[in-house]
Amino acid sequence: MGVRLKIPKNHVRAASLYIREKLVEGEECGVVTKSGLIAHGRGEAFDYLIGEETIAPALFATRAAAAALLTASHPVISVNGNTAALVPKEIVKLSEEVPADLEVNLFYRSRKREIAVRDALIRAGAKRVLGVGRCASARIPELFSERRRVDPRGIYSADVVLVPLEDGDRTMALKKMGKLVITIDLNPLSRTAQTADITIVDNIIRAVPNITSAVREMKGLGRASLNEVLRNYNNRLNISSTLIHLRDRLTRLAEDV
Ligand code: PTJ
Repeated sequence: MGVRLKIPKNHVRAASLYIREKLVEGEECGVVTKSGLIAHGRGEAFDYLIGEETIAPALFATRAAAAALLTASHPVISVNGNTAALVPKEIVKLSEEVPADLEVNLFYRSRKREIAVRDALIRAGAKRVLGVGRCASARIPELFSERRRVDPRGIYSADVVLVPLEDGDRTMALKKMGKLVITIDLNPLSRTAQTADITIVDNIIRAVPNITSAVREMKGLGRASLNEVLRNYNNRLNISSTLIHLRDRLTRLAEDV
């Protein structure tokens, strides 16, 4: 997918416009659902509030996420339309670095979209993509959206699942199945952010390469050190630090007049 809109390089919002354009093109070719465009707008608003940069609590959560992925016996990365449009190459790179399985999982599932998302991942270098067509034959109990359909070789049997830009119901259902859930969500107050075991409040554009770097850096650590990173991580406290960061930033901005 190449971006068609000519965005002047010196435009103050060039990076943000470029990301939007990727999503619009993703929608046009069937990867992104229309609601995905709305979801992105919500994310952008929160990104403005945090300052469009990776903040310290996000980096702390990133290290915990890397430790969880590296200590997992079966880690799986769940890929929806927005993820496939925004960070196809980066998510494939992360899956190779861990290594973790990649599985298509869509809220608005249709045969056409699951194939479009799978193909976007394959074009980005993925060798194997789970969760497409009849392969999504298992069901997450107590979940009634299309997200319940999962691959028995993937999310269904995973112990650690990364679910970027997710909805709250599946996060809860996956936790009830005993899985450790990692999410990337710019809204620290969303149900997913509040329910996950590890919440990275950051833009997926920055978060995925950061997790890959952390995985690469922490690979050399022994299991005991990785477990220690996980033991020292408390998601509630980390979300609290995120909200405090937001509050302090807004206070500084409000006073700076
Ligand atoms: O591709 P599908 O069919 O699986 O549908 C995907 C969407 C995203 C439409 C679906 O999962 C959905 O409706 O999600 P929600 O409930 O709108 O939640 C998406 C969350 O992601 C919101 O809390 C947004 O703030 C957040 N978000 C949006 N864009 C980004 C983001 N978080 C990180 N990086 C972003 N770029």
